[in-house]
Amino acid sequence: MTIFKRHEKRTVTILDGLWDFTTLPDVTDPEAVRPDQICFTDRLPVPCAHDAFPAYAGYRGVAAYRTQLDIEPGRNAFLRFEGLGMWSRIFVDGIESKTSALPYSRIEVNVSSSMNRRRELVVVNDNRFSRERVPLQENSYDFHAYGGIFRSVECHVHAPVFFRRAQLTPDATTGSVTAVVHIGGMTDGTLAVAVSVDGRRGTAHDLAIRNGVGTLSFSVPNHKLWSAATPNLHTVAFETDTDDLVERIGFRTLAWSGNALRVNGEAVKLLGYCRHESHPQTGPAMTPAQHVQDLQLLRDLGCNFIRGSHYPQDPVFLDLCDEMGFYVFEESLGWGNRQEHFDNPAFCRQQVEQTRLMVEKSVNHPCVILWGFLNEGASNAAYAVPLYRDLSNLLHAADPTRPVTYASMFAFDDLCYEFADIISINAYPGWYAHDQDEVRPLHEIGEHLDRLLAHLAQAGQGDKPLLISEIGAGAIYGWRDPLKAHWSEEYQADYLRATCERVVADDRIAGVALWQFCDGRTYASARALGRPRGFNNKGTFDEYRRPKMAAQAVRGVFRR
Ligand code: ADA
Repeated sequence: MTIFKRHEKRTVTILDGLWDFTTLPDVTDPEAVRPDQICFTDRLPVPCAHDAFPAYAGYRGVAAYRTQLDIEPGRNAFLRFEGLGMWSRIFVDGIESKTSALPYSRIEVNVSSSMNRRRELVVVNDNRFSRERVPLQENSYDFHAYGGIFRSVECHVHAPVFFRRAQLTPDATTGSVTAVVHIGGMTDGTLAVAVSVDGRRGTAHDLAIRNGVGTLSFSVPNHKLWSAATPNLHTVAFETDTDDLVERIGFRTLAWSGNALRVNGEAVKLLGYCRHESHPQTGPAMTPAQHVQDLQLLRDLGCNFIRGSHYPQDPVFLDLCDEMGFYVFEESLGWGNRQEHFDNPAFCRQQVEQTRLMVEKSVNHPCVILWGFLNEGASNAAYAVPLYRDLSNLLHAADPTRPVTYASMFAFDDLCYEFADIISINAYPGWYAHDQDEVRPLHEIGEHLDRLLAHLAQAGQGDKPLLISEIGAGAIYGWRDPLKAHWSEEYQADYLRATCERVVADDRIAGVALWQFCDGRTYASARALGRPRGFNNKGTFDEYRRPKMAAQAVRGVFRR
């Protein structure tokens, strides 16, 4: 599903709806499952995380989904999954077409033509942790790992020659756009492509295709600039005789040097939150309505910035950020990865693959202003350096227009700063406090930031913008306490007020992504001993988006 129509000519069927469903609790080897042997016992709506439903709450094991496809006989098609949970095998007419080990990534599956109109799609999903099968996701990550088909599924029936995707680079000064167009069904040759802008029939191009890729340029008359404050978008349609592709773009410049990130030449202070795509009733399978509600709450607090922690974001969410005006930091999936991960070639390969797919998916969203990867990975260890370098190089090569960063928890001994254009630091001074015996050690926040700024200057990183990519304190919703102890709404409100005041007042800090927008389900293991209720409770809102006292505190500073 998308917020705007991406195809007029191509037949696209959105497969969201009620699918057949079953759990397969006796299956240990998901590779051995055959679609014709599955007995479907239930129906569930797709998109969904089945293990967020009361009937399957907390289920870990193999599950299966089934639906029918209706494809004109003899036509080729592909399926687009915008995000799957953990590990999946995708079968069309009983034949395995793809295995996906990339949670939250967009996955496309070719469907070869058939003489039958009715086709069967089965997805076998395994949400058990396995370093071999799904090295990108671990039990130790501080957010609940669900299974299922989290996001929309589409079936594209396409012409023999068709648009795969287009990467558009708008030039905010001139209003011209360069489009690198990826074509399916043609390796070399010339393709007649018409380009329309904002619904006005535009220019005809003879697009020279080499190795399935062609480049063309066109201009947008009276182009308007995009920023979070003025989210002006333009629509671009590419068309051949038999196929089309519509993209939305925003004209803006990004510059990063000294202490500031500049959008359209003006220094912007990034004020906002880290946010998981997460809701207690739907898990990570969030509806557009839920996304909009979250964005309204963030806007009301005076935020202009969201860090999409810690995985590639739902394209619907990014469409909404484009439209409603938010800056987004998007990152690939990682959390506190250490030597056992970096030494695992499959982990490194999949990091690269997911990061590459993230850029392909999101590159045309003006809201995305920062690419990231490997949240709190071992950026202080020599064994991690090659992957940090590779991911940074990949991002710079795939998209030279945006800065690259990674959220570091090793501010004082990081070895990878050279790979970041913007220094992003996660820190919890005054929460995971230095002096554990002190009551309400809020002064540690300012002291820590002072030390951090001094260290970065001395480490030769003072000429890069600094983003506080996480900082925060926990509070249990409704827990008010005259002593303002840890976990009280009062302590959290004081903590976030002090943090926001410092960030807003300090020109050396480019912005903050407070941890976190709302409470979110996390560990089901004994790790939850540090996570009352099995939730990460550092939300300014609870998991149902009810505001804690901190909401007023943050609004008071951000909207001042
Ligand atoms: C880390 C991590 C977050 C969350 C946070 C916390 O910084 O990146 O995902 O776990 O700590 O709450 O402690």
